[in-house]
Amino acid sequence: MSIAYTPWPESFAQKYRKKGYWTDRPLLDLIDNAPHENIAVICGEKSFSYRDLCLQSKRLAIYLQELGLRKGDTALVQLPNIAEFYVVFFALMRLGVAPVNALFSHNKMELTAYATQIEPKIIIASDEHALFHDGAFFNTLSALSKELQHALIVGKSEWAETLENILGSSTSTLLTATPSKADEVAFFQLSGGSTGTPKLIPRTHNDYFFSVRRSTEICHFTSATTYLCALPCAHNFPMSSPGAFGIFHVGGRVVMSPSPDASTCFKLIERHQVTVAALVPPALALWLQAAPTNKTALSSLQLVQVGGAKLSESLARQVPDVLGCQLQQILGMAEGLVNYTRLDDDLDTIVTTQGRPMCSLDEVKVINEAGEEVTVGEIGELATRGPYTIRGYYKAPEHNTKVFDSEGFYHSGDLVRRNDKGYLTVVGRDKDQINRGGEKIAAEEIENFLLRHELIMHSALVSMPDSMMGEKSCAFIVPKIASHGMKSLTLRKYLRGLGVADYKVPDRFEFIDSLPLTPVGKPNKVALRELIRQRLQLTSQLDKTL
Ligand code: J2J
Repeated sequence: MSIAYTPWPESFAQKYRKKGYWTDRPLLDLIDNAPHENIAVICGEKSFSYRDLCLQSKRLAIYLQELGLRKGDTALVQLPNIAEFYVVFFALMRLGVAPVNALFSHNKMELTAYATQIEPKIIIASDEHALFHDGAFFNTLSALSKELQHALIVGKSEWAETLENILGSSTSTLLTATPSKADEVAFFQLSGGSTGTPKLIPRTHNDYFFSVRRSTEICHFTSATTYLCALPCAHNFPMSSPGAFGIFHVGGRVVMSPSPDASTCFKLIERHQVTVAALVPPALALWLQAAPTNKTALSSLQLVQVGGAKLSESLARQVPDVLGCQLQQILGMAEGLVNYTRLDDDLDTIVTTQGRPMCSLDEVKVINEAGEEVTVGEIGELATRGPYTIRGYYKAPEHNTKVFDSEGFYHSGDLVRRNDKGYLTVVGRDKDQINRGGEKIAAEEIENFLLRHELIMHSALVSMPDSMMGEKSCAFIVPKIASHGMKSLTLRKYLRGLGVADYKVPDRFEFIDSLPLTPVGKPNKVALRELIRQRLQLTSQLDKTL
């Protein structure tokens, strides 16, 4: 059985194959074809060669095969930045089992939403996450999702089987399973989202493999490249742009970092002679602050890639001098399209644009509200289709009709300007999302949680400017009664109690009597953003005068 998804029309599939973009090879080739002796991943004091990754993923695949996992099944995976993330991923690839790789910061609500959508047979998680210290959450999930029968823990566990145990035991069973076909769903990426339920992005072997391969060419990755994986390893950026998968494709090495903070990363860079790192803008800002006193630690660094949220030109300009390496900007999306500034671009292009599409068959339209293409230099919404951009979210027919047009273009909700060379600059957003330094928050999801609170009548989540994060989130709350007694702290506790990921908990709450409305009666978020901007300005002016 294969997993249903919206396929590319046959004429497009033919075009992508003819051009050599789709090669009909499984993602498993990334490690199975790599030079086996080379070190693939360094994680703490452990290092994994490509042979280790192959053997361990095979051993795990045999165990999962014995459990009864079959092609077309799904798995819910949540692991921190550890090498085992890749062992697990490729074990699942060997069986044709498609995982959702939740972020480690995700909590009950997110995991439940994913499990409800994919009905996984197994959860593979870490003992480092509080949700998996005992079997309670697993039991709750398996009561909701009848397919869910198994749990596997990376680390120690008293209630579930552990990876360590499996890898430490021998077996005479042969692996008989094979990967899913290259034009079938390999795994699901996570959408930043703008709707109540987080949407899942089905990625096929063909499309993902192409985006990885092409990315390695653009970024000049070779077997001598040492890549620092400091962003959450399940995110599309460190996974595929070119990320760890790009490294595997060329036989280089990945160094896992538990966090993107400067002191942790600088030590790893120096110790392992890292050549490339990928960051979101707030992490880059901290690196720029810490670098002047750590210059020698960074001497191996050749390239810093920055994406996920808008990088200011002033920070961008500091990179060559302060970090002593080159900057590359990336505008990517888990739905597909990735734009890169090129390594031989002039400095102005690198610091003022977020790059151009990675291949000639990426079709990009910049359109106005009527759906017509605007001219060079004008602002419009970025819409795209191409060999690695999905044609539909997983099991979301209604939402798909809204964000994919009749020609199959994905409407990204990003407001951009395109220059005469095809480079894009992000200038804003036309989607109900907050981009908190690269972490995406779907406003509707949080508003719905808030509306469940017995004292809340209306809620609206909007972005507010923040010097470090670019944006933070502000929830406007209309209480049901005037003497509500609600405080920010109680609402924060309430959301955490529901099990919402921490980064989605609003940074600020504003209580108001009524929400300003648009002419069609929706909360006027433009007005609310302006309101919070003014209030913040006032507070900072007061702070200065005191
Ligand atoms: C402004 N906004 C940006 C940028 C993404 C590589 C890099 C990033 C992602 C990613 C990715 C931006 N400037 N440089 O998947 O492979 C915002 C846009 C975009 C959304 C996608 C990759 N780079 N963005 O961030 O799926 O709004 O992917 O539509 O998490 O992030 O978010 P996501």
